[in-house]
Amino acid sequence: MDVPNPSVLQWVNETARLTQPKEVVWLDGSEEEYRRLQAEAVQGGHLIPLNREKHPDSYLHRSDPSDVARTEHCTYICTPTKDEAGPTNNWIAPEEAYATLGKLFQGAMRGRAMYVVPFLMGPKGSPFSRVGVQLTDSIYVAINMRIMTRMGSVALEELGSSDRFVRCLHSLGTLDPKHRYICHFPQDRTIWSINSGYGGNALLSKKCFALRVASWLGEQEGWLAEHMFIMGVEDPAGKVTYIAGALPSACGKTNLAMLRPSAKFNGYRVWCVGDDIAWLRVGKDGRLYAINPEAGFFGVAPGTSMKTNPNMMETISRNSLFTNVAMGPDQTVWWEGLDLPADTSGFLDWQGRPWDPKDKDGGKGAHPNSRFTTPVKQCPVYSPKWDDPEGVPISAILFGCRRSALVPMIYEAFNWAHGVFLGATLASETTAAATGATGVVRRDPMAMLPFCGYNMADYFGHWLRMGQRLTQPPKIFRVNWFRVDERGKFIWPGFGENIRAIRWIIDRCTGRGEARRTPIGYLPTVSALEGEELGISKEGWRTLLSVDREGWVEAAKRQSEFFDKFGGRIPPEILDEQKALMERLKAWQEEEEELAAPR
Ligand code: OXD
Ligand code: MN
Repeated sequence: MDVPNPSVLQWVNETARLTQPKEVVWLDGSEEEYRRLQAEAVQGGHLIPLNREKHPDSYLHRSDPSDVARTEHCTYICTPTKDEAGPTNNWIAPEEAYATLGKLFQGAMRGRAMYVVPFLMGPKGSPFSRVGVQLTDSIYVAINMRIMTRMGSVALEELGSSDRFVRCLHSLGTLDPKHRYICHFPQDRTIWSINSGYGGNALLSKKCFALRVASWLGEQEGWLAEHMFIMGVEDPAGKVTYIAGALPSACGKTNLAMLRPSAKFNGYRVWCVGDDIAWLRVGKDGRLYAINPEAGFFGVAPGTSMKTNPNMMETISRNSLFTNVAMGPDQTVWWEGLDLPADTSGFLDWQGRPWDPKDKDGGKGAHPNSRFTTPVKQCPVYSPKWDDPEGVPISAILFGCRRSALVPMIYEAFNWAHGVFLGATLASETTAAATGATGVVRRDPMAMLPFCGYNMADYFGHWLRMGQRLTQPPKIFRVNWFRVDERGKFIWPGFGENIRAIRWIIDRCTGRGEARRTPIGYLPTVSALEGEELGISKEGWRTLLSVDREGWVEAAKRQSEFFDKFGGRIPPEILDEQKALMERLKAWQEEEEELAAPR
């Protein structure tokens, strides 16, 4: 880095005057620098080196126990008016937020280094890509950013002399949860985060920039920033179909993104482009194109295993950073969902306390939201298109959820507007990825509830307008792998068997695939999933693939309550879709009664 970009330099100097770090360290992203940071982090007690043979070049980090998940109640969208943020976001007026946080940032970095972390979101030279610069006093965050983004000189080269970069300021401060703030100023392309070191609050490239600020930029500029994986599915003839899918946090999005098809379908191959975030644009040919702006995976560890995600197990087998997992006496990592060794003595839990995995009352070894950070390129099914500046053409979009009741395992929207309605009415049971109660159904439109940087009513309108520009819009589907039987056990086997659902989706995109029209959308037949061989009972299939009319009438009422919150701002097309759903449900009842009536 010769002459730094003048706007970056000025901002770095201003911030250093405010936060008073002991030194300012500009990062170039080189391998050598990465090794140096790791060594420093080990020396400072931030990272613990793991077993060299079993986990080469890998480290464990233990966070403060009060700082282990995203804190949505401390997350604010600071638009000039409250209406621009909408009823689903916390809001503080920008001047008030700058004043409050400005005080907290005063001298916040004293005694620590401030790292200047330039990063590029998206492939080099791509019309999709954007530059950010994060200033942080956390060496753990700096190391994570090296894995999660294209970090260093590459970003400053892309930026040139422009001042169009997102200013991401982060300090661990005192880690005081009472004064924790994650504030977004979309109009200023600025993010300020203080008093947390947790990934989703502190790796500002991810949820803060690539979703909250980027969703706002996308609305201004005519594109979409979404909480979606991107996968390419290659059929036995070699044709690759790209699918993007939104699922709420910790609902199996990462597993799906790099699915290894079950044995019967091993002629199919899945290529992973991304597991969490997609930026989507309308291409010259009227199709929707997507990139993954990130360069790493920040995945949930518990439940990741050779059975659920063998590709991820291979990805994290080296050069990875683990946060809040348990550790065996030989410096190997462990979490719930992995097999235990015969001898379990000497384990430490995620807080570093002696822990006996066999003690059923001894609590969890790994925190339920413990994580790994690992480079996309280490994934054995990493898509060569990941770095393509043009992105990949999307044929289907999934809106998935975790629902133990009501929502069928899979169904297809009638058209784009109905698909946007399916996205807008997504609701899911909460997980450990955010603090708060887990297992409670909450509305989570497009899986973006915690991540949309502006009024969600306007966001639905933006989705509808995007559809008008697409001459070949992707088909839209709802998926839910989480239906349970009367004993509370999952009915659908999921994981590698999800390829059956994916095949049906691809069939539907090419005008094939058997389906039944119902009031909520097109549902597959059991034979379209080649489901007969799965050993699921008739009752099980009924649960997975039928429509509970009464339940849906109730659900539609709850959708109205949600839309009512927006005080008349919801686009009429969405409300029309809801009316049409009610009418179809009513008509269907008549049809059923007709069928049931003796002739
Ligand atoms: C994530 C999340 O970390 O959604 O991806 O919480
Ligand atoms: Mn996510």
